Amino acid sequence: MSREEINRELTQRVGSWTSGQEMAESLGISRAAVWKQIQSLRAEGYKIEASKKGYRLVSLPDILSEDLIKSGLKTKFVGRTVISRPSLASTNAEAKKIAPSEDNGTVVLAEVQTIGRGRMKRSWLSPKGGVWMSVILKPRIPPALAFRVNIAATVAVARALEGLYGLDVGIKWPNDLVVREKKVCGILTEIGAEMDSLNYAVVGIGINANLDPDSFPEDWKATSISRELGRDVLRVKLVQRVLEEVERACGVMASSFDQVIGEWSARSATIGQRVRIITMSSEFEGLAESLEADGALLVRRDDGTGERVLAGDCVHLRPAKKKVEEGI
Ligand code: BT5
Repeated sequence: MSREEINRELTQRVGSWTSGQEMAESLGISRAAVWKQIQSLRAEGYKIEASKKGYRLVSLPDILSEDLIKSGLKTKFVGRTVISRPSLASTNAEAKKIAPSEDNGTVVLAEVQTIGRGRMKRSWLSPKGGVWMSVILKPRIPPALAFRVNIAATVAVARALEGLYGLDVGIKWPNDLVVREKKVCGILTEIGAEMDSLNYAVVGIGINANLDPDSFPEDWKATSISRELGRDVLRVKLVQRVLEEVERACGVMASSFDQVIGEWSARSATIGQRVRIITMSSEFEGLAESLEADGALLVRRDDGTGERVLAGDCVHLRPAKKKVEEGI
C-alpha cells in the first residue's frame, strides 16, 4: 500500500467524501495508517478536509508529480511513463538521451531547467512556474515527414490553451505560440533518424504558465498565461490537456494531415503579414502567403517570385502589403 494509492482514491473523487474506513479496507491497511498518509499528502500541498464523513480532497498542489499527471489522464500512450524532476539542464537533452530505449509517449518534465534550449543553439529561460517538458514520440513515418510532428504539437498546444483558458492563441511561424503578439510558448522538435526511418522525435514544449514575464528582457516580447488571465493556473491540468491534445493531433500524422495544416493556418499570425525571413543562407522580405503541405512557408517576394522556406526565423514587419499600397 502506498501514498500513491490513497492519492489516486482521493483524486478520482475530488470534492466528494471518502470514508477512512472504506479506504483502509480497500487498501488493506489500518485507519491510523490512512491518516498518516493523508498527513504526508497535506505536507506536500494537497488540501484535504477531514470530518466524520471521512476525507475530502479540496485542491491539488501545483506540483508536476508523476502521480498527479497520470491520475485522470485521458490518453492511450502519451504520458504512460512520466519522468518528473525538480531540476534538469534541459528536458529535451534528457529525453534524447533516453529516447532510444523508451516507449512511444514517454514524457520528461522539470520544474526548472538550468540550460533550457531554444532553436539554433539559442537559450530558453525556464524559471519555476512554467511548464518545461519533452514528449518522446515514435510515429511510423519517414524522416521526410518529421516536420509534421512539429506542426501537430504546435496545433495541440494551441488547442489546449484555447480550450482550457479561452485564450486567443496565434501561431507565429515556425512554431511560436503568441497571445496579443507576445510569445507564451516555444516548441523545439529534435529527431533521431536514419536515412529511411525515423527512430524518435523529441517534442520540447516550453509554456510560460505561472510566471512574471516582466522578469524577461522587454525585446523578447514574452507573456505568460497568468499575465493574460490575471490569475495562476493549475499546471497539472495544463500538462494533462496538452498531452491529450498531442496524442490526438499525432493520431493523424501518418494519414491525412490536411486538417492539421488547416488548423495551423487558421491560427496563423504570420500568414498575410509582411515578413523578413532569415535562414542559414539568406535574408529577404516578402508577403507570407501560406503553409504548404510539406511544412514550407510560402513567401511572395516583391518581384512576384515565390520562396518556399522550410527552416529559419521570421520577423513580422507590418500587416499585409495590400494595406501599405492602399495608403500610397
Ligand atoms: C523556441 O526557440 O521557442 C523553443 C523553445 C523550447 C523550449 C522547450 S522547454 C522544454 C524543452 N527543453 C528544452 O531545453 N527546450 C524545450 P526559439 O524560437 O529559438 O526562441 C528562443 C528565443 O526566445 C530566445 O533567444 C529568447 O529571445 C526568447 N526566450 C527565451 N526564453 C523565453 C521564454 N521563457 N519565454 C519567451 N521567450 C523566451
